[in-house]
Amino acid sequence: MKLFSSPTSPYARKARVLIIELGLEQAVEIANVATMEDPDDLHAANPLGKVPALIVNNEVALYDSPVICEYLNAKNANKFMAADGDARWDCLRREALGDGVIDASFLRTMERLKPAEQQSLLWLERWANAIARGVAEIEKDISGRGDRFDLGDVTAACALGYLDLRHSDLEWRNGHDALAAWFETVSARPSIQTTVPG
Ligand SMILES: N[C@@H](CCC(=O)N[C@@H](CS)C(=O)NCC(=O)O)C(=O)O
Repeated sequence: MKLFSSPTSPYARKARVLIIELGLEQAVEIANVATMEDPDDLHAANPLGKVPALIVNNEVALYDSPVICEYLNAKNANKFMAADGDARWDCLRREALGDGVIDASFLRTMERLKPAEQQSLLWLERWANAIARGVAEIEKDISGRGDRFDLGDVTAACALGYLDLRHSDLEWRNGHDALAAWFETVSARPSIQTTVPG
């Protein structure tokens, strides 16, 4: 398999964490690409020109990150998400929550790259508020979770890591001591350590 990735993409990081957690490093080549340079091989794999995209044989490519993670999970005994039942829907909801925090964070990153006079203060505020509410909900979700580390948790860790990388001004740890402690614990996992964005 071949994963089109980038070292700073929180979406690609979800797949990279799962690959390490599942012991698939030898089975998946990681191909870092610069999406803004519009590489032909990325576009052939994913017409949307985004990472991650996973080539599972010489012809079939999968995207986006939820589909890739679902594929890796399904092919590896559902170790990171239950195949059915309430636990599956809860895990999918938590993945969507983490993805939503990443979406709002990524949009905030892009907006802030524009010249100041072109930036929308309305949207910057809406995205910051969505991130704040999302972080609070993630904290509720990790309460009483024991040592669970499933796809929802992987996504939450990637979202928080991206906030540290691009939005330290939002100081997500403020008022979220439990979540900060959880993030410190999961950050000791080799899969998280070796995929720190940068
Ligand atoms: N929903 C997608 C989002 C993927 C995404 O937006 N990736 C960004 C990198 S963080 C990208 O490749 N952007 C390049 C572009 O939009 O042209 C997923 O979960 O994989």
